[in-house]
Amino acid sequence: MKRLTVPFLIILALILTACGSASSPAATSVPAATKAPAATTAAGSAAAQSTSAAAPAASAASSSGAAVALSGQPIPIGLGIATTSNVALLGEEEKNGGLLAEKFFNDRGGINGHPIKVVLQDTAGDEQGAINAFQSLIAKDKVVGIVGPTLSQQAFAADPAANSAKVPVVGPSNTAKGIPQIGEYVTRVSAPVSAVAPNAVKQALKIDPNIKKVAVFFAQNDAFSVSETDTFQSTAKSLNLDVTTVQKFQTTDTDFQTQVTNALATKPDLAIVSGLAADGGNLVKQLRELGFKGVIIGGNGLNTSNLFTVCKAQCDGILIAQAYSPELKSDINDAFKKVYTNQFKKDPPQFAAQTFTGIQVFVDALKSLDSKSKIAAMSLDDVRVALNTEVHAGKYDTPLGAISFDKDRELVQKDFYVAQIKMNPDGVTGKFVFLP
Ligand code: 1QQ
Repeated sequence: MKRLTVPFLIILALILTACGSASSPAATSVPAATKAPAATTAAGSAAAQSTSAAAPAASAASSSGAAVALSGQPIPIGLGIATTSNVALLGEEEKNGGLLAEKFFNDRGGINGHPIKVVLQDTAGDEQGAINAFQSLIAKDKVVGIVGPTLSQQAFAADPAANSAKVPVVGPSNTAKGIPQIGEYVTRVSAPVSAVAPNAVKQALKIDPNIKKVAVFFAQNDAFSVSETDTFQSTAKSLNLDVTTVQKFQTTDTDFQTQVTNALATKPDLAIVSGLAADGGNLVKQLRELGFKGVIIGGNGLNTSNLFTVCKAQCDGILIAQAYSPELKSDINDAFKKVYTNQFKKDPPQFAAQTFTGIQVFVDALKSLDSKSKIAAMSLDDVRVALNTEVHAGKYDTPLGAISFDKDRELVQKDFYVAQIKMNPDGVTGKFVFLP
């Protein structure tokens, strides 16, 4: 083997020092025992396995002396969302809401005086990215629970691993049918499409009571879009509308000429798009460019001002149902809105509010748990299990309003809204206007 020269060793030492200080406090200060290879391997393999097969591996991780992870250090709460790829158009607002929650709740005393740390892992836009991010949060960052991932499509792939490892997951924006059914460690603060999407169709009819014919578009490779179009189509039928065509596309598509031309041939009064921000935005743009003059409803995947850079002036008028309103009057929403607007110079959008709420659910549930049994004295695995029970049993006063979970871990939320995009004359900036 080649001998290592002194300058090389100095550089190596500098790199190692830099790496050490760059990682999160929670990770660097965890005592060596909790970093034992057994723990990492056990939880790591749990993430790669199916639900039932992974259970023994997960419990192996539980005996890894993790108790000290929670004493003397901020309590790590995972945030596994998309901060890269096209899905970051949606995930960026989740990052803003989630990271802001750390300071917000620490300023208010954390967990009975014990600070929290929000540990961010990028899932990027696909299933494997979400699995990897969850695996890191569980095995490396040793979080007590995870807020994430961004897409339902990712949740169906990554949540089973967390479920097997007995790590509670709160979905910030997973709205497809079947999310809480993934397992007993999975719930969400994002109301299902069945509760939210119908509001947009009713609003469209308020705006134009003459709407009769509806063209529906959906991304067939995305679980949320498939679920949402189902709700949109049954809502339309229940309101005696005529679904004249159902056009399919992929979230990776950029050219929608064929689908738009096919749809326009049926002379629709209303177009409903279930996709994600990049594809959905381009589809809306091409609908307008090819001459569609009717009302357009966008689903939850278009629910971000990051859409404005995609459909530009043609985003104007899109109706989108909302599970959050910045106008809701409550102490917690006023406080959240104030810190959000101070930092980002605009009202908080739905995805930021939902992600903030996801962190809040963990904070409130940890407080409740700690007041019954001091979490600093519990093993990490015991905290995760007990926290899951607290999460599902709690009632929360959040920026979304009062929320709780039913016996099937589905979100119970009362109020939903509809907003309409108003673009400014510059064709690149605009805002979501909440409709009465
Ligand atoms: C889901 C969604 C996404 C569009 C939110 C980002 O609702 O995947 O369930």
